[in-house]
Amino acid sequence: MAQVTVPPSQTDSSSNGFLLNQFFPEERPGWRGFVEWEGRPERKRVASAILQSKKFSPIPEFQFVPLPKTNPVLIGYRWKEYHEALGLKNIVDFSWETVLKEKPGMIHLLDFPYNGETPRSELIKDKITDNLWHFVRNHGGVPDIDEDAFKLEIGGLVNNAVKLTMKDLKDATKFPRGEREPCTIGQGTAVYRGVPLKKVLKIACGGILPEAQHLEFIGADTYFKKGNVFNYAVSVPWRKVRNNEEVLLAWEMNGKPLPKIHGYPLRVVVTGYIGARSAKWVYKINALAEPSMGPVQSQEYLYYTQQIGKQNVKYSNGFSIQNMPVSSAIIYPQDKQVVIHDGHVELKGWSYSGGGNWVERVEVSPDGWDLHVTSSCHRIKVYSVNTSRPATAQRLAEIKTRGEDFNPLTRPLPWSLEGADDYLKLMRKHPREPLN
Ligand SMILES: Nc1nc2c(c(=O)[nH]1)N[C@H]1C(S)=C(S)[C@@H](COP(=O)(O)O)O[C@H]1N2
Ligand SMILES: [Mo]
Repeated sequence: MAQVTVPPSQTDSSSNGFLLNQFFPEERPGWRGFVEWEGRPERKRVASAILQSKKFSPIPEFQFVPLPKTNPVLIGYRWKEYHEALGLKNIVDFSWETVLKEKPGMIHLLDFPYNGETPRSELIKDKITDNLWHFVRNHGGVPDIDEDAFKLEIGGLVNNAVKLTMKDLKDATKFPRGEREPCTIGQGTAVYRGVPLKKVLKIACGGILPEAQHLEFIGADTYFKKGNVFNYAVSVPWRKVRNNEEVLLAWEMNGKPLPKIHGYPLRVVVTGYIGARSAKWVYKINALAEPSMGPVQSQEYLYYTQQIGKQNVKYSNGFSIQNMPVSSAIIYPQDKQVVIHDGHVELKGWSYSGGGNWVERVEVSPDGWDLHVTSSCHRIKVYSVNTSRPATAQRLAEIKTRGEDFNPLTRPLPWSLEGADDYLKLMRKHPREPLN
């Protein structure tokens, strides 16, 4: 495979981080935690050779076993080791420091690459999720880039390739501002502000060439896939960008500078598409004739028909998910919750209509029938206690007068459930044995 020979001393990341840093240097002042991999085939080959010479922790079994009740829930040993093997441990450390600073209260589903979940209570508080609680999905570490040192390169099939500073992009006399009203990426809703990509392509690049059909977004984070190293890269079709403000280059989230973990200083926001297309820390945009060959675009986030199973799956028999499908979840009541109500239960949750369209209605089914469009929906089981039923109300009142609790359900009531007179009266009225 790779023709690079790596001297053993240079593969030891713990004692020779310095040497590895020379292989994969931080070349741009003010761009900490950034290694440029795309367009650097030689560098990629060295990295693959180093990874191949190492052993890494096995993938843990988590799909068919219950998740641990710890926080962080899962530890990303393997991805930390990949970074360490290339002398990039500083990225791992900075990412966790950023989590503790920007996302202290989250459910830390995976510590590295960081995946953070919003607690239920925050998810239903308001239409907008505060930046502190907005969910996070990372495929690599968090780069630490100074806004003043940052440049966005736009190239590929454009009339003029350009490099833009954040000052250029924020100059409202050059580029008209764009704002996306509450905009949902994954399970989080925020208002993003920036400039529509369409305007930047037109004004700064003089437009794209006729053969350009896709826009590729490259993020400054380092991404590993099957022994090879990349920067995060995805693409969206030009027709999506052309639709006025559906694709935004954003630097503001809910009226505040984009947090580092959400892509500071600049990210893409593709409304209506799955979150994966909204590249964070975007430093390069290429106009292409075909979709990005980056593994996130071509090998992940694929839909398959039901004929495709685990052992006949290929990348080319799936297709990239772009539009976000219809989805919803019930947040209240929770699964297996005991709900005492008067015949009406108010449900809380979130719903997403698909493709960025407004939600017209939400349908709830008590019996699981009549699913439509998608074949899955969120199901919960509840233990329903309806106080509009006289017998239920009576039993509840009795429990209360005796100073007992309805819960736990698993405990039998300590007193006799019925007097002998009542029992006989009812049993004689409805005998269980057939009369002779
Ligand atoms: N550079 C880069 N951009 C990225 C990712 C990433 O790992 N690296 N993750 C993507 C995915 S899968 C999602 S769902 C969204 C999540 O955005 P958030 O973390 O700001 O909520 O970012 C997308 N953009
Ligand atoms: Mo995602």
